[in-house]
Amino acid sequence: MKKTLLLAGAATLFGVASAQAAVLYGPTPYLSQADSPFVGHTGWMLEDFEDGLLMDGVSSIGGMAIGPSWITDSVDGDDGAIDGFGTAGSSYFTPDGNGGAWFMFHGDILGFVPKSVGIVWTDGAGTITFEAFDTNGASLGVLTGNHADGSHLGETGDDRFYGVSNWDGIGSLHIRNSSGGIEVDHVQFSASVPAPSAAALLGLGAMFAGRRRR
Ligand SMILES: [Ca+2]
Ligand SMILES: [Ca+2]
Ligand SMILES: [Ca+2]
Repeated sequence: MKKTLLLAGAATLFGVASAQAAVLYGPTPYLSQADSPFVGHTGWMLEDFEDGLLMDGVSSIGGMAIGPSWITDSVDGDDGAIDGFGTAGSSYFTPDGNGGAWFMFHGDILGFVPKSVGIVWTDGAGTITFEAFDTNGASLGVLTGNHADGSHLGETGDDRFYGVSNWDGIGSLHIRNSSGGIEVDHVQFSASVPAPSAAALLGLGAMFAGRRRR
């Protein structure tokens, strides 16, 4: 009986979590798509800007794709070598880092409303702020980071992933930094929400074990 109640409690907790809570990811180091928490998930698609274009179904406000140059800061692996530099790749840039960049995800064109989206900050200055919104424009939460290395020569050690997942879907994301320009890369999305991490499940198990002892 006790066990049944505990299982019902766990199911309720997961049910509540899955129906309501958006989960934020990052900022975490990112040198290639292998560092994405969403890579390979159902419907996963990646825009790396290497062709200088933004894919159909995603639109942007605030900046433009830029090609290789001595100051380009693409995700490191896009040029075929994880070597500490993204200068031989392409990225997305706006000189107005404070205004930042918006990316909007159009479910009618993509064929599904993304449930996970992410982006990689690669260059800029000051405090970085990431915010995502559902399809009605309501905020799903904010992440901030302070990891800019102060150089603009394409170094990739300060590049970080920011993302969010939400069962009810995601409509857009905005990323900005408080001074200078801003450069981003690897806009990505999937149709699924990642399973809770092993760490989260262990925490949940510990919580119920604790409850049972009382
Ligand atoms: Ca590289
Ligand atoms: Ca790139
Ligand atoms: Ca960088």
